[in-house]
Amino acid sequence: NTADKLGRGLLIVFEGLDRAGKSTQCARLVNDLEKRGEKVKHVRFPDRTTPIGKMIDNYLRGESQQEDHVIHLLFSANRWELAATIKAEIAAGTTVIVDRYYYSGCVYSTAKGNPDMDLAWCRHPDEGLPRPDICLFLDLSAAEAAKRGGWGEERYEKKEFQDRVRKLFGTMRESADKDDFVVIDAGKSEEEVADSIKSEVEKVAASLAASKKPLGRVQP
Ligand code: ADP
Ligand code: FDM
Ligand code: MG
Repeated sequence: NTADKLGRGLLIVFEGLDRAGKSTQCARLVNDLEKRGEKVKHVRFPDRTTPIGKMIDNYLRGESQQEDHVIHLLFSANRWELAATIKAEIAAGTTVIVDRYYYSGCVYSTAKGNPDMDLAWCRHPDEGLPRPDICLFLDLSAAEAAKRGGWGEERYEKKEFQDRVRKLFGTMRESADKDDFVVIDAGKSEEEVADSIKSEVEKVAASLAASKKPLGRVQP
């Protein structure tokens, strides 16, 4: 298995717009790896269970207001809360599968259009976090997303905002973090998407095992 060949677990992140299938595919990959005898931990951001996570949850559900910088830093703090645990799990040979990470953090905050907060500003608080071995970007057109049902009730689930998020994910996939991303066509059936993901994960596991690359840090 991965831990024997690489000497550690993998850090695998799922990103994409709302309804792209992140949560569905995270669950499938966790299942699949467990069946193959890997140790796996499933994490999602925001982690709404911590005290900071509860503040974020209230904000997303529209039950509280937060200044743009403040909520941005709370989302980042919510990742830092778990960073040491993630590192320890990976060192112990567990593969950690993450539903959204700092890429969402940068993109959703920047999409607000606050003139003080561009992608570069938004990325700074996350510098130094464990760096994903791979970020699987589930790519779904706006039209396909619309077929998957109406938006929910949460703060960012509106067409105009989602259009800005889509553009900014595009920018991010071409900037500092571009080597992290693998784009997956998320418009196919659940099984087909799962198969593409499996093959990408096998590829990265094999190439890391060959290079014995240690877990990285998000670079400035
Ligand atoms: P996300 O976590 O990215 O918001 P979900 O995994 O919650 O997305 O999926 C959003 C909706 O789309 C759910 O109703 C889910 O059952 C459905 N769905 C997920 N993957 C597919 C797919 N490949 N084809 C069609 N519908 C899908
Ligand atoms: N979100 C998520 C952010 O704005 N910043 C972040 O750092 C993260 C991790 O929170 F609208 C947004 C993205 C999305 C919402 O939704 C979380 P889900 O359905 O729990 O993924
Ligand atoms: Mg989800």
